[in-house]
Amino acid sequence: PFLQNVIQHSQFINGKYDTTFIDSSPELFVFPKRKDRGTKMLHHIADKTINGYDGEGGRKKPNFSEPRIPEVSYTKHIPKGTKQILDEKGPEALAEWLKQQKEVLLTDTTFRDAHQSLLATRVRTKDLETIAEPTVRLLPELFSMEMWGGATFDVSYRFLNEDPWSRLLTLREKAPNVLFQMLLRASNAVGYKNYPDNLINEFVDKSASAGIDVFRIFDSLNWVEGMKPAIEAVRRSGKVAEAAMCYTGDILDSERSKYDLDYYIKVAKELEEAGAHILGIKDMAGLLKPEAAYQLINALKENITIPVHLHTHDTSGNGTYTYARAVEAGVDVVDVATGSMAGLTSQPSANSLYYALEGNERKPQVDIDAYEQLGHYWEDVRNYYNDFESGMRAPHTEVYDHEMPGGQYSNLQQQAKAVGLADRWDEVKRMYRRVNDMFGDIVKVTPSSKVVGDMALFMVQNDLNEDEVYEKGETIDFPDSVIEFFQGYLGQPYQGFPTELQRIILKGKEPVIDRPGKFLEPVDFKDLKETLFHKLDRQVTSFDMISYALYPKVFMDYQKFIEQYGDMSVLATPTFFYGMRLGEEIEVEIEQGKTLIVKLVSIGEAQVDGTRTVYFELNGQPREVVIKDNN
Ligand code: 3PY
Ligand code: ZN
Repeated sequence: PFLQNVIQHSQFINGKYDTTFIDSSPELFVFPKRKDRGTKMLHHIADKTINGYDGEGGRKKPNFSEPRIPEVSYTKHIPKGTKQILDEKGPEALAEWLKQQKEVLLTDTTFRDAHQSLLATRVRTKDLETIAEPTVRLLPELFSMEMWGGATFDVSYRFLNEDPWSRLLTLREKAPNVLFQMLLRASNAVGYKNYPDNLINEFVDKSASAGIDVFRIFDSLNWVEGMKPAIEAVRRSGKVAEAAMCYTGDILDSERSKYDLDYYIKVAKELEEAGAHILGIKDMAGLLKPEAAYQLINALKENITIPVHLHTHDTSGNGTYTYARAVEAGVDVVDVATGSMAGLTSQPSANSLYYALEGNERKPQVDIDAYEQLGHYWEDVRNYYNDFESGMRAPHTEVYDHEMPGGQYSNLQQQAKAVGLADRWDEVKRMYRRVNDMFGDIVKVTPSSKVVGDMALFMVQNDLNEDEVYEKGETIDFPDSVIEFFQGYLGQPYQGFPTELQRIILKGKEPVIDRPGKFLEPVDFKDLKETLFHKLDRQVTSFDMISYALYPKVFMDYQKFIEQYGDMSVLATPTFFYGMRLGEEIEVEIEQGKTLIVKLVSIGEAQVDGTRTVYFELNGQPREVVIKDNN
């Protein structure tokens, strides 16, 4: 605590200290009274009760029904699965095994992309942990579970006040038989910009040792050069490198020839050459039409030897049909979600695909009743996250026009709302497509999709059309993400940048044409450890170091939260988001064998200083906490 006081002291921060600093600053010796865990927790509960999950009142806590958990026998051995094939035989043998399977295999994305795309990535570890073991006991035939990476990493810290590493470790313990898969944004790791190569290596290395088996690696511009360091890092770790090409455009549209069948075959061959064990097709927006899927998979099967894994989003409503045609063409694995977490911006439903392939010799070998039961759990749990639903109710075929990724739709909508463009959302979507064309028709997926979104918002907000951007560009301050994109900091788009627009946006700045990772200063982990040790006042783990290096502010905000409230991942989700109802009593297991009983007794009147006193009973003893009412 002394050290904390020193480094947080304004004189220290401003560099205005000398040898008398300590002697002349008695406040350095005033230590905050460490609150016990129970009291810290009451602060969080009281805050959510008064201010809601959004800090603005939110909704009062609804009455949720207890999620239905399928009945499984926990005493039996967990059946062996694909993880054992990888662990015993290695990634090449796993890929070979995959190709030999007659049936199409399934990756279940319920734990990652499904909720990233439907519920703004908000599903908490507690709800995943509860169903992880039943899932792998009931569905041991899955190829993999996608359960980490993409946006789950920063959202865990930022909005759920959870450590993503402990999610991985916890789930791994519950699910030892099915391969764990993550989404890795190549040189952008799980972030939104390029990081130094040694940080990417370290990230892959530690993710592998914490439990990831299959790394789906993609570059947001399909720039193979930018993917190589990540592919090599995964290969070194002994895990599976699934290098993915992102699907954009429409190979069936002869008018739009930039991304034609030959383009995809070329990228696929380069990825195989670069060391991929599996080729991923990442159809992040759901643009791959059924006939296109058939032609693409067919052509890939003729041109590469590694197995092919297809990922799509069901935004248009055609996802199951796309998979059915891909299955006919010999695709090895497809991504699906549990029925009640599928469809629309999420993946196609596992259940629907199962029935669609009835009578087909490649029908997936899974227990459909188990899938139905798991669906009940998710149907109930999904209610907890109602406030994060996008509002999309039916398939949107307009996705074929705007081409926005499933995971971006609701995010950009929120961004638009935040800058006062809620009622101009249709315009924003049209502008998104215009910006894509201005940028030379690029692959749009995190983070390049964010750049297109930022520019579209910027243009609508400032009432700018395309001509005006060219005419008045010299005087326009473009968003930072747009400038950095044109500087080449996200890598190189296929066929380069549109030069005229690049000149206007860069205003004399020199773009880079090499891989940004080559120039970025490597992370000095030794130095970082020292820094973090002082900041955290505790032992520093490799996980802490990686997270801090990726997201210094997000990571430190999370640490502050933990300091203030403790580990709130122990709370049930309704309490975590909404606090408690008057008179409600809950039990919270704060560690194994240690349970606290909390009752919300009453809430005091708002005071002139904007605070309220909230009265609880904690294990039968009265406790009160004072909370600022933000309403
Ligand atoms: C991510 O990068 O998070 C994605 O899901 C992209 O589709
Ligand atoms: Zn996706």
